[in-house]
Amino acid sequence: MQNEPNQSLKNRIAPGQQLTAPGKWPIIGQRQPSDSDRPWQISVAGQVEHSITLSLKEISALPQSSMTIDIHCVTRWSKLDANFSGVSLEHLLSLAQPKPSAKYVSFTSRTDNRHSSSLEIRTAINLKTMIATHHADQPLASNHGGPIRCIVPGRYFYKSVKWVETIELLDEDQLGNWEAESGYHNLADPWLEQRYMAPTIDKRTAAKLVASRNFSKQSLRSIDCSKRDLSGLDASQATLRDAKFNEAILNGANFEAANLANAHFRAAQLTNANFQAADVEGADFSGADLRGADFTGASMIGASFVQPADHPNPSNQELAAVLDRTTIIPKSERAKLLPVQLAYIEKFIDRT
Ligand SMILES: Nc1nc2c(c(=O)[nH]1)N[C@H]1C(S)=C(S)[C@@H](COP(=O)(O)O)O[C@H]1N2
Ligand SMILES: [Mo]
Repeated sequence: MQNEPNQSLKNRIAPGQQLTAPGKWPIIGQRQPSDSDRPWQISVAGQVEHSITLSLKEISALPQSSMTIDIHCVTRWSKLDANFSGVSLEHLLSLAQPKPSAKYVSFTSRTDNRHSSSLEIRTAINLKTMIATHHADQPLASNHGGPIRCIVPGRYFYKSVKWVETIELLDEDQLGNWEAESGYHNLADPWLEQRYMAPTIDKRTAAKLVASRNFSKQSLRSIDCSKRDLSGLDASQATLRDAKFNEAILNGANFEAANLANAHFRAAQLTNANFQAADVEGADFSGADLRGADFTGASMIGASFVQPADHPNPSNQELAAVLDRTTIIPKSERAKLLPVQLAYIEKFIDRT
């Protein structure tokens, strides 16, 4: 959505998202490109009539455009009114002339794993995808994808590849890294909450795992353990992105070094649970009992402990975690919490 002045703020925050503090822009995922002396350039290749390669200087000589968009990250933070400028994808493609067989566009970055993401070409153009070089009229910072990154308005931010160097047109889709390795939804529409692909663990397998109480080192994305008795669970080093633990009994559970990004712990019993060195980015602890829980070394951007009273879904209103001085949330991570969440937890925990 563009920044029409009379559009109410609430209508601009996609479901399940919360605002970052004004002026804050978290760094998510990879933090730097590959170490290389090669000059930066962008190539458009694949199913095109003319493959092209452009230097940064040549990019800056193309028609420039500017847009102000709202960023929605899958780990539940949104940043409104981010201004970017650069060259539209539509213009770059017009120079290379896509063949009729071209249906998808894949963006690959200059990183050690050649990180990528893809979109349908039609969608990418309709959304006004930009190859951006500037944010708020300043050259893009390197940790935000500078000197040149993709910006895809209207999709979760994982579609916006940082340090883009290859734009490839394809007749068949090629899943990007987050989509293939972490199960992020390939369509990524924040208004439809398309965060993750469908679960891969069926009910029978889930029931067996619950009975064993041993999830350690297993890959269990999106598993549904809602309302289960899992006290004493060993889930150390497990992959549990998007897992559902709503109203589960997890007292004393061990989640050490587990990946719990966007996991659901609403009203779960988590006394003395161990979250040391876990990834709980975007996890929802609203209404959970976290007395004695330990988040030392955890990564907590976007984690929630309370749902505000004006939450659009009435069943979520004023669901607040139980915390006290025995809940350990390290200072370094408190600084990364969203303003509403920080204000809530600071009432309970030891400030030192
Ligand atoms: N090359 C590359 N691009 C990437 C990522 C990444 O890890 N590597 N992470 C994505 C994700 S998940 C998000 S939310 C945004 C974060 O951009 P930012 O760090 O500028 O906020 O970049 C996206 N683009
Ligand atoms: Mo993200």
